[in-house]
Amino acid sequence: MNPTLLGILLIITAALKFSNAQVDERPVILPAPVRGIDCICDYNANPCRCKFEVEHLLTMIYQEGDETYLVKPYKGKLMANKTILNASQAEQVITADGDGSRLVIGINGKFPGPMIDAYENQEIEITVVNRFHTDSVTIHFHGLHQVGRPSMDGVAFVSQCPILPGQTFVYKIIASPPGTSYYHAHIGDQRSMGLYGPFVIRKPQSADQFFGEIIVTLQDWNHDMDSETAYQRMITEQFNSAGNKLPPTFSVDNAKFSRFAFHSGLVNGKGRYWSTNKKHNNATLERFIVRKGQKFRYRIIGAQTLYPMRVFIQEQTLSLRTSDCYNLKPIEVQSIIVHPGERFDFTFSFGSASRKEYLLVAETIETRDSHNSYHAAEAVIEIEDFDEPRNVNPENDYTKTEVCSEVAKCAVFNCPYGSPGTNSQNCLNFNHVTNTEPNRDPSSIMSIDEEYFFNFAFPGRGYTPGSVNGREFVSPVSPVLTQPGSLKTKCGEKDCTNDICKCTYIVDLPKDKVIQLIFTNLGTGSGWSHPVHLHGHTFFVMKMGFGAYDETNGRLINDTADIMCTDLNNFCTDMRWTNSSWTGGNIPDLNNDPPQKDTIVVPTVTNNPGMWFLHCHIDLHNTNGMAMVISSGQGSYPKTPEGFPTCGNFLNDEESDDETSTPLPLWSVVVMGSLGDL
Ligand SMILES: *[C@@H]1O[C@H](CO)[C@@H](O)[C@H](O)[C@H]1NC(C)=O
Ligand SMILES: *[C@@H]1O[C@H](CO)[C@@H](O)[C@H](O)[C@H]1NC(C)=O
Ligand SMILES: *[C@@H]1O[C@H](CO)[C@@H](O)[C@H](O)[C@H]1NC(C)=O
Ligand SMILES: *[C@@H]1O[C@H](CO)[C@@H](O)[C@H](O)[C@H]1NC(C)=O
Ligand SMILES: *[C@@H]1O[C@H](CO)[C@@H](O)[C@H](O)[C@H]1NC(C)=O
Ligand SMILES: [Cu+2]
Repeated sequence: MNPTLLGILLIITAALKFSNAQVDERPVILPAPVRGIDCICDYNANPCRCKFEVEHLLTMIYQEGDETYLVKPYKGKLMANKTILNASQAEQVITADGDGSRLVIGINGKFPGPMIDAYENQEIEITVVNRFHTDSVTIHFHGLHQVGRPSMDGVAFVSQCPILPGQTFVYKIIASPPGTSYYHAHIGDQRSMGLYGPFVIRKPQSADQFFGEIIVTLQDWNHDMDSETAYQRMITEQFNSAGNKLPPTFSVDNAKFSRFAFHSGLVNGKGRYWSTNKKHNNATLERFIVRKGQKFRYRIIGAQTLYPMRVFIQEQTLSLRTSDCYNLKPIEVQSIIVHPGERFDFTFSFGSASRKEYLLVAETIETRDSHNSYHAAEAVIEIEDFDEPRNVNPENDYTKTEVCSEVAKCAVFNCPYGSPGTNSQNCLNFNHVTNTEPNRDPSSIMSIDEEYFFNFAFPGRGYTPGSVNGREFVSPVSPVLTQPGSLKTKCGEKDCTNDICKCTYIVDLPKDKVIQLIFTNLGTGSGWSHPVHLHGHTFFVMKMGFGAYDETNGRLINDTADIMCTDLNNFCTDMRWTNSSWTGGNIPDLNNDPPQKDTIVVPTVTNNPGMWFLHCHIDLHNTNGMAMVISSGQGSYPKTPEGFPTCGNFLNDEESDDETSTPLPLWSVVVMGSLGDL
């Protein structure tokens, strides 16, 4: 897949007003959050205070009194001590895909983490306690821009030191913008083990009336690998139990997915393990109970490690409303492809129903013949007023997908390729939708101040790490935002055009300018899928460009002709518009009411001074170097809170004339915030 992506990112104005307007009742949320475990903010709490205790937990364990039992799936229920657990007992068990007792990361005993549910512009204090024995942690609030508070962004070594085992760190954040966001770990690949949770921000009053809401967090689950193993397998090889190499799988255009073996799909931490495409292990699924005619808002959160997933409700049509917190002009589609880091809201109600249970399915976009089991997350939607007994273990022969034909094609939103390779589907993308945010001003971004090309790929000779413009990201050892003087690895004058550089890539962008970023996946290092996420800002998607595809099978046959790589080796570390008259923003066919986003399979800036991470949202690629830092408005960064922790190397070398980085022993990493609140 070699799409060209153009994003313009602009000016975020945050109205930090907290009005006393009348509050709507919270809609019914299925499944209901639990106050104390989940972070449910009262409208009048300012700040709203919550505590997150992060720890390792095991799946499929049930404890009662002094006894501990191993749990097994049984026909959609759970069995322990040779008896079937009742609902309240089953609630205490973390199941994941029900395959053995496995290690996960939980918060407040929950996997995935608890929900944060707050009102727009509310201040929230989240006390994170690291209960791991060895690992460090940070929490990033994905979708929030931390306007004026870059040190609360949660990116290890960019905005803060990692929180070490036993330590506490208090995040003080403002809930903005309203919409569907989430939070997740931002060091290593801990998201793959469950360190994430939904974050919903409500407007006090919403014009959009609906009965309730259904939160769907998606995960691709590997039940064997912890996050370090996943990383090692990605950079080495994967073997099956017979000792054969497992080749990477691919989507219809032939874009490959790097080696992170998919075992099961999870919705809100639950799924079943399909060992073949006919056989699953009868594990428990998440269940949402609705009635005919009730309109629900479905908030879909892409918390996957690697695989894009196509979401649909069997045989239904969905009304797409938002992406990444921003309103789109609603369109009717049969399915939506969700890449890691993206969020989509759609609304839907069952007008009629022919059975009691329908499945909400999120199938990976790997072609079905590139692997030999069924790669999908499933959840049950039960129609309470359909007169039939409940089936806790509904079958899925996976032919009941969407309803399409050559005449009435199914609309698939957000294809990362130009052609679905089938006659019954029609691919739509961000070129086909427009923005309906009330305060938008598209005219303000139509002329640009600066333009940058960034190529996300794995170029190189023999050694092909993840990189942006041929620079493999070297993580700093101290946060660049708060200890800038300690940075010794910044990319310098060295020419990285024809050789891969290994350094900390930081691009300085001026304040209050309209910047055009062109994100590409081109050259010898292309061919793998990358969702790109920008911190601290949103961007407008001006245009998505694709290569040439064989319409009959969907394969990519040629790269985009719009961009020329000018470096010797076709690493595409240096690029320009093929048609030079496009330079400076003069590009044909731009969307004149462009949708706003923070994650795209692209984006940038500049009214939020700080150091902001820009990276592939596949943590495994990010850890491998596919990342960079946007320094926005250097010289006008906001002040860091008093006593903010510091960290860095200790070289124990008195000769070193390292005047800027005073080496700090580890115990000087201190607690931020008020201990009295803990
Ligand atoms: C487990 O099973 C044994 C034998 O049936 C029973 O005596 C015991 O009470 C059970 N334990 C629990 C916690 O239900
Ligand atoms: C579930 O079983 C436990 C233990 O036997 C019992 O105390 C509890 O009341 C039961 N709950 C329900 C909802 O049946
Ligand atoms: C799952 O349940 C079905 C129907 O009860 C049964 O035929 C099948 O063997 C079960 N699968 C496993 C792995 O237990
Ligand atoms: C691919 O694109 C290049 C440059 O635009 C063109 O010269 C070439 O003919 C194209 N190849 C195919 C197979 O379409
Ligand atoms: C270059 O782009 C301009 C503006 O879209 C267009 O008018 C012109 O025809 C293009 N030139 C070529 C050679 O395609
Ligand atoms: Cu990537």
